Amino acid sequence: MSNVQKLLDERNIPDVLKGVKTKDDFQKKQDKIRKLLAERQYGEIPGKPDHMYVESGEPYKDFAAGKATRIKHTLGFEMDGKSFSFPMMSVIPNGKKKCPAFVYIDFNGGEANKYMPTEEIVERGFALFTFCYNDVSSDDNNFKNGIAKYLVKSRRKNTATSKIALWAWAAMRVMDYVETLSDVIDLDNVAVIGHSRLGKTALLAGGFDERFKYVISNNSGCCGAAIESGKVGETYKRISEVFPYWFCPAFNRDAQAGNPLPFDQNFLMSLSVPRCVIVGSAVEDLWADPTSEFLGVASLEGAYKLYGMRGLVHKDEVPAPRTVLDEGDAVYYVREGTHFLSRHDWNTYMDIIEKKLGK
Ligand code: GTR
Repeated sequence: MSNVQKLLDERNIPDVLKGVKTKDDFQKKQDKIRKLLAERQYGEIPGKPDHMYVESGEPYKDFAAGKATRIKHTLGFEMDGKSFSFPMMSVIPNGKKKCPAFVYIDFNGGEANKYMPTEEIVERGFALFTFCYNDVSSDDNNFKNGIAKYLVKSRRKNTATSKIALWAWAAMRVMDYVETLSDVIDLDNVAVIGHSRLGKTALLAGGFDERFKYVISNNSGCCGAAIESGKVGETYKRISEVFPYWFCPAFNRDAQAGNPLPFDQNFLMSLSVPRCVIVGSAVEDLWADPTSEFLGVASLEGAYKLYGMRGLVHKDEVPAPRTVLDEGDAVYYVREGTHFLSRHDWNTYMDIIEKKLGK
């Protein structure tokens, strides 16, 4: 048995593949897991709106000194007789066809910021579709602003929609827009990406929406890529106390009481198989716990095997800093330093995608 398998066995996590023998069984299991996580962890994810419209501003073709076209959009929705919207930005390389793209769930907004090196992204031939999570709904217990006002009737229900679910829903709506651009965007190669709390969000969006070919979690830690059982740093108990609005009331109740749960984070991660799950850690980010994030990706091995694919190709030990394990269909990458989404991280993710594209 490999060392990594031993480490996973020691964590003694609920088995995603229990009762699963074939791909078909697994797909049915994934549907059950989606239901389970909506009921017990992130809350219900609202459905597709009855009607979505896009209002696009004037294209600015000279972005990054002529490299790309930037457009500011409003995505508007009608649902159950109500209408609401949030802003979104696209930056698409000029003169290219079929670009791979990122749907980036952003902390800060603006054209570029400390986590979002827009110019570098388009320079490498990737398109960027991005929105600021606060424009969707605020990062707090207030469910009366942004889309929460329309999509969350009450937070009293055990399964009530959480903020993470709302931000993930918004990423899926951005993907609805991306899908209308099949001439310029390579729709088979769209990634969803987020950092930290938004890395958790990216995993949820990717897990519920198969249009995302790459599901990228940067330093997502607790309730993201990190296996909870045996985790160091942040735990379910602590996160549900400080950030209850990221989860549904049932999760907060169970986590606070220390009730045994029928899932660990391998459940969330497994929803994106057989697509490409990419997890990035930072060595000093002990709050997120790089080892537990690594085990989160390693846990997917059996699910990929059902498809004749290779999960993470690495069996011997927890990888050292500066390692990119990208030989398999799931990827783990760890760099030196602290909790951050850096230029180096973006470049590494783009290297990984280009390698998968045979570039
Ligand atoms: C921390 C939180 C983490 C992580 C982080 C972030 O305070 O404990 O789970 O998500 O915030 O989003 O930056």
